[in-house]
Amino acid sequence: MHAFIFDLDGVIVFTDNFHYQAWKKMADNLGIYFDEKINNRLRGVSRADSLDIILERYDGVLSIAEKAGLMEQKNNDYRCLLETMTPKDVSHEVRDTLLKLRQMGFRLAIGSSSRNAGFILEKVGLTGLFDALSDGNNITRSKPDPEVFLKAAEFLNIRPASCAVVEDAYAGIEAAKSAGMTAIGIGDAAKCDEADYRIASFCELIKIAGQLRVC
Ligand code: B16
Ligand code: MG
Repeated sequence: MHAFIFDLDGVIVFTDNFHYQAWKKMADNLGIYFDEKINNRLRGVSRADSLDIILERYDGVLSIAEKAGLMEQKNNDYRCLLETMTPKDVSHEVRDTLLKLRQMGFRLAIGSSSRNAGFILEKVGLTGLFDALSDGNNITRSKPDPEVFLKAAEFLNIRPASCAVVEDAYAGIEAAKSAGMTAIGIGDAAKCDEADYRIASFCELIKIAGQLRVC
Protein backbone atom coordinates (compact mmCIF):
# COMPACT_ATOMS: atom_id res chain seq x y z
CA MET A 1 0.00 0.00 0.00
CA HIS A 2 1.57 3.25 -1.08
CA ALA A 3 -1.07 5.97 -1.11
CA PHE A 4 -4.04 7.47 0.65
CA ILE A 5 -6.65 9.31 -1.40
CA PHE A 6 -8.84 11.64 0.63
CA ASP A 7 -12.25 12.96 -0.15
CA LEU A 8 -12.25 16.65 0.88
CA ASP A 9 -15.65 17.84 2.15
CA GLY A 10 -16.69 15.86 5.19
CA VAL A 11 -13.25 14.28 5.65
CA ILE A 12 -10.57 17.00 5.71
CA VAL A 13 -12.80 20.09 5.93
CA PHE A 14 -16.49 20.65 6.65
CA THR A 15 -18.18 23.00 4.24
CA ASP A 16 -21.69 21.46 4.33
CA ASN A 17 -23.06 24.53 6.05
CA PHE A 18 -21.62 26.86 3.40
CA HIS A 19 -23.18 24.69 0.68
CA TYR A 20 -26.42 24.78 2.67
CA GLN A 21 -26.46 28.58 2.99
CA ALA A 22 -25.73 29.12 -0.71
CA TRP A 23 -28.30 26.55 -1.94
CA LYS A 24 -30.86 27.83 0.61
CA LYS A 25 -30.56 31.36 -0.79
CA MET A 26 -31.19 30.04 -4.30
CA ALA A 27 -34.10 27.83 -3.19
CA ASP A 28 -35.72 30.70 -1.26
CA ASN A 29 -35.48 32.94 -4.32
CA LEU A 30 -37.30 30.29 -6.37
CA GLY A 31 -39.82 29.52 -3.61
CA ILE A 32 -38.58 25.92 -3.25
CA TYR A 33 -38.66 24.14 0.10
CA PHE A 34 -35.12 23.24 1.20
CA ASP A 35 -33.85 22.10 4.57
CA GLU A 36 -30.76 20.52 6.14
CA LYS A 37 -32.11 17.02 5.60
CA ILE A 38 -32.29 17.62 1.84
CA ASN A 39 -28.83 19.25 2.07
CA ASN A 40 -27.49 15.96 3.48
CA ARG A 41 -28.49 14.24 0.25
CA LEU A 42 -26.03 16.53 -1.57
CA ARG A 43 -22.99 15.11 0.24
CA GLY A 44 -20.40 14.03 -2.34
CA VAL A 45 -22.83 14.77 -5.20
CA SER A 46 -21.73 17.01 -8.09
CA ARG A 47 -23.01 20.58 -8.38
CA ALA A 48 -25.31 19.79 -11.33
CA ASP A 49 -26.74 16.69 -9.64
CA SER A 50 -27.23 18.70 -6.43
CA LEU A 51 -29.27 21.27 -8.35
CA ASP A 52 -31.45 18.51 -9.84
CA ILE A 53 -32.14 17.13 -6.34
CA ILE A 54 -33.23 20.58 -5.11
CA LEU A 55 -35.38 21.10 -8.22
CA GLU A 56 -37.33 17.88 -7.46
CA ARG A 57 -39.59 20.23 -5.46
CA TYR A 58 -39.88 22.84 -8.25
CA ASP A 59 -43.01 22.88 -10.41
CA GLY A 60 -41.71 25.05 -13.25
CA VAL A 61 -39.40 24.13 -16.11
CA LEU A 62 -35.94 25.64 -16.40
CA SER A 63 -33.78 25.86 -19.52
CA ILE A 64 -30.18 24.62 -19.54
CA ALA A 65 -29.03 28.27 -19.57
CA GLU A 66 -31.21 29.11 -16.56
CA LYS A 67 -29.83 26.13 -14.66
CA ALA A 68 -26.28 27.19 -15.52
CA GLY A 69 -27.06 30.70 -14.23
CA LEU A 70 -28.41 29.30 -10.96
CA MET A 71 -25.32 27.14 -10.46
CA GLU A 72 -23.04 30.08 -11.21
CA GLN A 73 -24.82 32.30 -8.69
CA LYS A 74 -24.81 29.53 -6.07
CA ASN A 75 -21.10 28.97 -6.62
CA ASN A 76 -20.36 32.71 -6.31
CA ASP A 77 -22.22 32.80 -2.99
CA TYR A 78 -20.45 29.61 -1.86
CA ARG A 79 -17.02 31.02 -2.81
CA CYS A 80 -17.73 34.19 -0.77
CA LEU A 81 -18.32 31.93 2.25
CA LEU A 82 -15.18 29.87 1.47
CA GLU A 83 -13.19 33.14 1.50
CA THR A 84 -13.67 33.22 5.28
CA MET A 85 -11.81 29.90 5.74
CA THR A 86 -8.37 29.87 7.37
CA PRO A 87 -5.89 27.17 8.49
CA LYS A 88 -7.87 27.06 11.76
CA ASP A 89 -10.63 25.28 9.84
CA VAL A 90 -8.49 22.12 9.77
CA SER A 91 -8.22 20.29 13.07
CA HIS A 92 -4.86 19.53 14.66
CA GLU A 93 -5.84 15.86 14.49
CA VAL A 94 -6.26 15.97 10.70
CA ARG A 95 -3.08 18.01 10.11
CA ASP A 96 -0.94 15.84 12.42
CA THR A 97 -2.28 12.59 10.93
CA LEU A 98 -1.54 13.75 7.39
CA LEU A 99 1.99 14.66 8.41
CA LYS A 100 2.52 11.30 10.13
CA LEU A 101 1.27 9.40 7.07
CA ARG A 102 3.76 11.31 4.95
CA GLN A 103 6.52 10.52 7.43
CA MET A 104 5.54 6.83 7.19
CA GLY A 105 6.26 7.08 3.45
CA PHE A 106 2.72 7.19 2.07
CA ARG A 107 1.87 9.48 -0.82
CA LEU A 108 -1.26 11.56 -0.34
CA ALA A 109 -3.87 12.76 -2.84
CA ILE A 110 -7.26 14.42 -2.87
CA GLY A 111 -10.18 12.78 -4.71
CA SER A 112 -13.06 15.25 -4.48
CA SER A 113 -16.15 15.99 -6.57
CA SER A 114 -15.70 19.68 -5.84
CA ARG A 115 -14.48 22.14 -8.45
CA ASN A 116 -13.42 24.36 -5.55
CA ALA A 117 -11.08 21.79 -4.00
CA GLY A 118 -7.85 23.61 -4.95
CA PHE A 119 -9.21 26.90 -3.62
CA ILE A 120 -10.28 25.29 -0.32
CA LEU A 121 -6.87 23.61 0.15
CA GLU A 122 -5.20 26.96 -0.44
CA LYS A 123 -7.45 28.76 2.07
CA VAL A 124 -6.74 26.20 4.81
CA GLY A 125 -3.01 25.98 4.00
CA LEU A 126 -2.92 22.30 3.06
CA THR A 127 -1.89 22.45 -0.61
CA GLY A 128 1.71 21.43 0.07
CA LEU A 129 0.76 18.27 1.98
CA PHE A 130 -0.75 16.55 -1.07
CA ASP A 131 1.15 15.02 -3.96
CA ALA A 132 -1.84 15.10 -6.33
CA LEU A 133 -5.26 16.70 -6.70
CA SER A 134 -8.08 14.98 -8.58
CA ASP A 135 -11.30 16.95 -8.38
CA GLY A 136 -14.48 18.05 -10.14
CA ASN A 137 -12.39 19.84 -12.79
CA ASN A 138 -10.79 16.68 -14.19
CA ILE A 139 -13.73 14.28 -14.26
CA THR A 140 -16.75 13.73 -16.45
CA ARG A 141 -18.58 11.28 -14.18
CA SER A 142 -19.49 11.76 -10.51
CA LYS A 143 -19.11 9.28 -7.64
CA PRO A 144 -20.18 6.43 -7.41
CA ASP A 145 -18.26 6.27 -10.69
CA PRO A 146 -14.60 5.54 -9.80
CA GLU A 147 -13.18 8.11 -12.24
CA VAL A 148 -12.09 10.70 -9.64
CA PHE A 149 -10.11 8.10 -7.65
CA LEU A 150 -8.63 6.36 -10.71
CA LYS A 151 -7.40 9.77 -11.90
CA ALA A 152 -5.85 10.43 -8.49
CA ALA A 153 -3.98 7.09 -8.71
CA GLU A 154 -2.89 7.96 -12.26
CA PHE A 155 -1.62 11.40 -11.14
CA LEU A 156 0.34 9.68 -8.34
CA ASN A 157 1.55 7.02 -10.76
CA ILE A 158 0.47 4.31 -8.29
CA ARG A 159 -1.69 1.31 -9.20
CA PRO A 160 -5.29 1.41 -7.84
CA ALA A 161 -4.80 -1.74 -5.71
CA SER A 162 -2.10 0.12 -3.78
CA CYS A 163 -4.43 2.99 -2.84
CA ALA A 164 -6.73 3.44 0.16
CA VAL A 165 -9.60 5.94 -0.08
CA VAL A 166 -10.97 7.84 2.92
CA GLU A 167 -14.60 8.86 2.35
CA ASP A 168 -17.64 10.22 4.22
CA ALA A 169 -20.22 9.48 1.49
CA TYR A 170 -21.68 6.07 0.64
CA ALA A 171 -21.29 6.93 -3.06
CA GLY A 172 -17.58 7.51 -2.42
CA ILE A 173 -17.17 4.09 -0.78
CA GLU A 174 -18.88 2.50 -3.80
CA ALA A 175 -16.55 4.46 -6.10
CA ALA A 176 -13.46 3.33 -4.17
CA LYS A 177 -14.52 -0.34 -4.33
CA SER A 178 -15.27 -0.06 -8.07
CA ALA A 179 -11.79 1.40 -8.52
CA GLY A 180 -10.31 -1.71 -6.86
CA MET A 181 -9.07 0.31 -3.88
CA THR A 182 -9.28 -0.18 -0.11
CA ALA A 183 -12.26 1.83 1.21
CA ILE A 184 -12.20 3.54 4.62
CA GLY A 185 -15.47 5.05 5.85
CA ILE A 186 -15.63 8.00 8.26
CA GLY A 187 -18.55 10.19 9.36
CA ASP A 188 -21.72 9.05 7.57
CA ALA A 189 -19.80 6.32 5.72
CA ALA A 190 -18.58 4.85 9.01
CA LYS A 191 -21.92 3.02 8.94
CA CYS A 192 -21.38 1.70 5.42
CA ASP A 193 -21.12 -2.11 5.31
CA GLU A 194 -19.22 -2.03 2.01
CA ALA A 195 -16.28 -0.17 3.59
CA ASP A 196 -13.18 -2.28 4.37
CA TYR A 197 -12.51 -0.19 7.47
CA ARG A 198 -14.89 2.05 9.45
CA ILE A 199 -13.37 4.72 11.67
CA ALA A 200 -14.75 7.14 14.25
CA SER A 201 -11.75 9.50 14.26
CA PHE A 202 -9.25 10.59 11.66
CA CYS A 203 -6.20 9.61 13.76
CA GLU A 204 -7.23 5.92 13.52
CA LEU A 205 -5.72 6.06 10.02
CA ILE A 206 -2.26 5.72 11.53
CA LYS A 207 -3.11 2.28 12.91
CA ILE A 208 -4.69 1.23 9.59
CA ALA A 209 -1.64 2.56 7.73
CA GLY A 210 0.58 0.32 9.86
CA GLN A 211 -1.49 -2.72 8.87
CA LEU A 212 -1.64 -1.77 5.17
CA ARG A 213 2.09 -1.19 4.97
CA VAL A 214 2.85 -4.80 5.78
CA CYS A 215 0.29 -6.16 3.26
P1 B16 B 1 -18.60 22.19 -5.93
P2 B16 B 1 -16.44 16.08 -1.83
C1 B16 B 1 -18.43 17.54 -2.82
O1 B16 B 1 -17.15 17.47 -2.27
C2 B16 B 1 -19.44 17.98 -1.77
O2 B16 B 1 -19.56 16.98 -0.76
C3 B16 B 1 -20.79 18.16 -2.41
O3 B16 B 1 -21.73 18.62 -1.45
C4 B16 B 1 -20.67 19.18 -3.56
O4 B16 B 1 -21.92 19.33 -4.23
C5 B16 B 1 -19.62 18.69 -4.55
O5 B16 B 1 -18.38 18.51 -3.87
C6 B16 B 1 -19.40 19.68 -5.68
O6 B16 B 1 -18.84 20.84 -5.12
O7 B16 B 1 -19.93 22.86 -6.11
O8 B16 B 1 -17.67 22.95 -5.01
O9 B16 B 1 -17.95 21.83 -7.22
O10 B16 B 1 -17.20 15.57 -0.65
O11 B16 B 1 -16.45 15.15 -3.04
O12 B16 B 1 -15.04 16.56 -1.47
MG1 MG C 1 -17.35 14.18 1.10
